[in-house]
Amino acid sequence: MAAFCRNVGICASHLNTSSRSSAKQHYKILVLGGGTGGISMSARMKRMMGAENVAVVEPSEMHYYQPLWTLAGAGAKTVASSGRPTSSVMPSGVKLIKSKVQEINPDTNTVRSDDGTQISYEYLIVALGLQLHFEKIKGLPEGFEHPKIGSNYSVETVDKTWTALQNFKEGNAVFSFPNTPIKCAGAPQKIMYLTDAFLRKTGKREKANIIYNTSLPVLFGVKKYADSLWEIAKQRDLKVNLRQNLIEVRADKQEAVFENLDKPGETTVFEYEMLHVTPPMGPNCVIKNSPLADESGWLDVDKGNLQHKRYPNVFGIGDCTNLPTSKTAAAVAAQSAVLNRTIKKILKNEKPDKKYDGYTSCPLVTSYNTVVLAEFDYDGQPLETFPIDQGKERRLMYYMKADLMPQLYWHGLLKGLWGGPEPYRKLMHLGMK
Ligand code: FAD
Ligand code: UQ1
Repeated sequence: MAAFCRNVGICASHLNTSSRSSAKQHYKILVLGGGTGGISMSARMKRMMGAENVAVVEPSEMHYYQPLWTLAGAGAKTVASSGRPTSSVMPSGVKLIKSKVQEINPDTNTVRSDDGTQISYEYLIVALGLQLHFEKIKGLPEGFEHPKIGSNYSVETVDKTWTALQNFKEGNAVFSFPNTPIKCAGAPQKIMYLTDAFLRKTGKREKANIIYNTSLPVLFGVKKYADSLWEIAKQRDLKVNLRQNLIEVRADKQEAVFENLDKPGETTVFEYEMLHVTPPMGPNCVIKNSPLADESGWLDVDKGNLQHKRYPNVFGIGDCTNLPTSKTAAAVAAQSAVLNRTIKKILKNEKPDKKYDGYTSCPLVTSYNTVVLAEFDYDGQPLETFPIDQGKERRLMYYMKADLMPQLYWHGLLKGLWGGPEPYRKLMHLGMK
């Protein structure tokens, strides 16, 4: 469990002074975080100004393609196939600084890492992702030491979902959605549809009550896709309870306690045979504790061009930002193209022109061979790539999600070559106009 707690939870701001080093480094472009946004931007920055001018600060040995965890939790892919060594996804020649950022000082253009190293920069790209907060649910994370509980949101707990699903005998399968912003807002219900499909395949569905308890007042934020999902839930006898927030797990008794957000203090205890937890999430504490944060702790960037609102040589991408769109890798792809153009303009002393429209996408896996492919913008308006109704469950979209997307991720997005489907959308819809 120690390893599981490493990347989640509490903000630790202490520094081990015995390991303090006086080493100093300087880079023209410094990228914080070597996840989806950090690696794709470092590849783009290498092309723009040469590998020797770019460095990435990232402590993790492994880089994970997180969207695969939805399928791994249901046994359709392995967790191992979702990861590659961080060193192997770094653009060649770009410096990997293998440590954790401890402090960002934008007034002095410096960053301090956990080994005490000061790194200075001319331009800073912040791609630190968000933080999981299992510890905000009473009884977690230690509850994961018991069986019948899992979470597709952490690499340490994905296999526990699959084990709980395989061992299901009879009773309630309960799925939660927390009362905070989260990444991939469709993932908490994708695993429910896969659970339903698995239990049907194995002849156990009649012995199961499938229950989705969400903090939200809706099943999905965009009406077009929510309508389809309500229909699917009805057809498959999946019980959806709105405004129910998981506050406690009694893993030894297989009980989950939910609070009614419309009637604070009113709680319901659900016994479970399987529990899938989507933890509360929040801003990265390094950003929250820095002058770069907005009042809620997220990186405060311009929603059109991704430049920081107060520090013009600082930029942000991905889950760590306060961009008012759904946090996904698909959004990161579209943002990477915009940010590339913003930085190019700024280096030429020109005003950034390209406007991010909030494009994001969520392949809602509804079985082992179907997906509803949600794509939408800042206004929650569908922005669909294909000239067919994407509100319907489609087999083609499943194969895109399971087989094509991972290739597009490793060989396109991470190489700085995939900036989202906008050009293809325009092309494919040409004939329709
Ligand atoms: P991340 O990729 O999380 O990277 C952040 C990086 O910062 C990490 O490598 C971390 O180690 C590093 N870091 C953190 N703190 C520090 C520090 N102090 N110092 C240095 N480095 C630090 N998206 C889709 O588009 N489609 C999907 O179908 C989809 N499904 C998903 C399903 C699941 C179960 C999950 C968990 C996510 C899913 N996503 C999906 C979301 C997608 O994976 C994220 O939105 C995306 O990876 C965000 O990229 P990022 O660069 O902002 O953050
Ligand atoms: C996408 O670009 C992307 O990033 C690589 C994803 O993350 C895994 C996605 O899930 C989706 C759906 C897109 C959008 C791409 C197309 C072709 C619609």
